[in-house]
Amino acid sequence: MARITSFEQYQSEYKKSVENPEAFWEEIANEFSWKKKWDKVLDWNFEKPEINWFIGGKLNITENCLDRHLEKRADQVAFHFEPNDPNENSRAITYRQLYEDVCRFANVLKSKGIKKGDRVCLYMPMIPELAIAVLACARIGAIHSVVFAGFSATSLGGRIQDMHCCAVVTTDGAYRGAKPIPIKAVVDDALDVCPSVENVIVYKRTGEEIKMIDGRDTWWQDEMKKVSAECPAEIMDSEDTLFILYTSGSTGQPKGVVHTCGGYMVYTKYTFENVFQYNDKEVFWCTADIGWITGHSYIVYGPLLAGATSVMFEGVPTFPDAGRFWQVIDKYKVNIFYTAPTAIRALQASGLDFVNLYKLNSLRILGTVGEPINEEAWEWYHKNIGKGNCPIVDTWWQTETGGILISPIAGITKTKPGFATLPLPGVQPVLVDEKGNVIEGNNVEGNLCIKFPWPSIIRTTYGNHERCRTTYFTTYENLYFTGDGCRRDEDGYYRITGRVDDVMNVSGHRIGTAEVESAINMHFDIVESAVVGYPHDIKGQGIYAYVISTKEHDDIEMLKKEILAEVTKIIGPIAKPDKIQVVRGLPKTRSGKIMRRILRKIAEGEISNLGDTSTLLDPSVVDEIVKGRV
Ligand code: 7RM
Repeated sequence: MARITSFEQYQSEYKKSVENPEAFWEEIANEFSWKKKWDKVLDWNFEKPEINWFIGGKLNITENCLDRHLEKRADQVAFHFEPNDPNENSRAITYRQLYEDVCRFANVLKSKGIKKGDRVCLYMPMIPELAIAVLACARIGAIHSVVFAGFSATSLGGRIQDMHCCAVVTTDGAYRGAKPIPIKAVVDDALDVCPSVENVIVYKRTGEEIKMIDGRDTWWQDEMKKVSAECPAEIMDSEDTLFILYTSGSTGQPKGVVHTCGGYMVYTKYTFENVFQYNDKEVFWCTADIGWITGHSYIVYGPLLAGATSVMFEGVPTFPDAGRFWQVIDKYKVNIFYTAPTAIRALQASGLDFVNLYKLNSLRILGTVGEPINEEAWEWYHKNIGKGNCPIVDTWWQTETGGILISPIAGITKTKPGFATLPLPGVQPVLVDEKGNVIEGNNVEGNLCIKFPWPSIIRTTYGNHERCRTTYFTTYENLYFTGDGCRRDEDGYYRITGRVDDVMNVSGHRIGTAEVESAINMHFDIVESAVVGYPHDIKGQGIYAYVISTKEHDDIEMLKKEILAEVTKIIGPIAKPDKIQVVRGLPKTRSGKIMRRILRKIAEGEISNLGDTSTLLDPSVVDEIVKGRV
């Protein structure tokens, strides 16, 4: 395979991928096992948009993740499962065991009447059974949609309804940090408004008391005993949907991003092997949750397609103490470690004593993902975790891109702190100005777009293709718009500067300002609110909410608590504002548009230069807001 081993080779592969993308990707696709090869590599139209890769190809991604490895790697560990509690036994799951469990659970799904094209929602903590459920859906052609187990019943219910899911797979409870978390109870609440769900399969994790509804709910462990460990793989078309994953945007409710079988398979394996330079027998650890795209592509699919051994971690970086990541790295002799800048900053703040207890000498490559990394955190990571000799790959990508688009190739691309560096082969980034003119040359800044499709580009937003078109393909003609701002420096290196739309990035989690506002507005006393992000030392961005109440409150603290509870109920704890300011009015233009630019500046503390406020309906509200800053 076109495994890149030098910078010259990167350059020649890149050139090939731009000059003849179809030949480039065809060669890579040829290394997978297909039931039938494609008739044509690519057809695309960014206007509609309609993008088809490996047209007419037939495959099942799980055969490439599992069956194909049985000959050589049956007894190799696929996942080392590290439980939340370091005193609980870890579990090593070999490729053979994973294959058998996936087949068994696929048969369980079938026994419930679930078939190709049906949507199955997975609401589970980070346990191997989540990966098994993902793969079991893919095995039978059911569309999986994992919802991060920190989302509220309201969010979960909204997604299940949007997709008309027929089944939910879940657990009784979850262990995450010091206290157990209810899971099944959240599902029960969510399902009050979801009549389409006929089956709930519950994996017993904590053993806590839960309600089981007769005729609807069954135990995973019981069902698995009734079925065989063999399940033929459903034959899928390259462009059949593999999964839906919800992600936040600048307006409305989160969108269900759709990825399809063929292109996603080819791209996740290619990027996993190249970016991380994974070698046989190495141990890879991505600390993301499978509820996010990073977990889909670089815990489940990419590593399994490559036949890798991975660590899967149930817990949090600070439990039982801030040394947990480093302890786990030593325990499994992790070679490649992939985490988020927010985790690095939090652990940096905990001090070196936790780091120095561990050797960390198995580490070879470090990675980051999810948000811009500040130079200080990059240097700390490089020096104290990588001991100065592990290349860092700062990988830029999105739920919509399916896999990494801009990133160093570990040990091959010269790195610069804070830079995602160069596009991977097959990726053609352009920077555009406000008017949509492409900005040529180096030492420039603009909005980041991609001008040519790569195999795992978003195909549609579930149930609403028009939304996909207007969100990503109409801002600039014939370009995919990422929503990110970006600099290209004198060496042609890319530095992602952050979102240019109303999407916040809080601890690496994507949250729309509009979503938080609508949750806050559910509070009975709140008439209007405006939410902006502001720089936060650990989280990257914090959430600042300006709210208008219908009445005077004697107890403002009480009101704030209620607002936090409302946001937790509607979205989940990750979307709780860090700061809430009760205001009398919001800065609005004469046409009624909230001037977020001003609110952002106030939240940032940049009150000396608020810019032009003369177009405001009532400029005096600005002075009031500045005075009442929290
Ligand atoms: C993988 C993931 C996507 C948004 C994206 C960016 C930001 C992600 C980086 C980054 C700077 C990075 N998917 N982002 N990676 N910003 N440097 N290396 O995070 O859909 O949840 O978020 O995250 O703003 O648009 S996501």
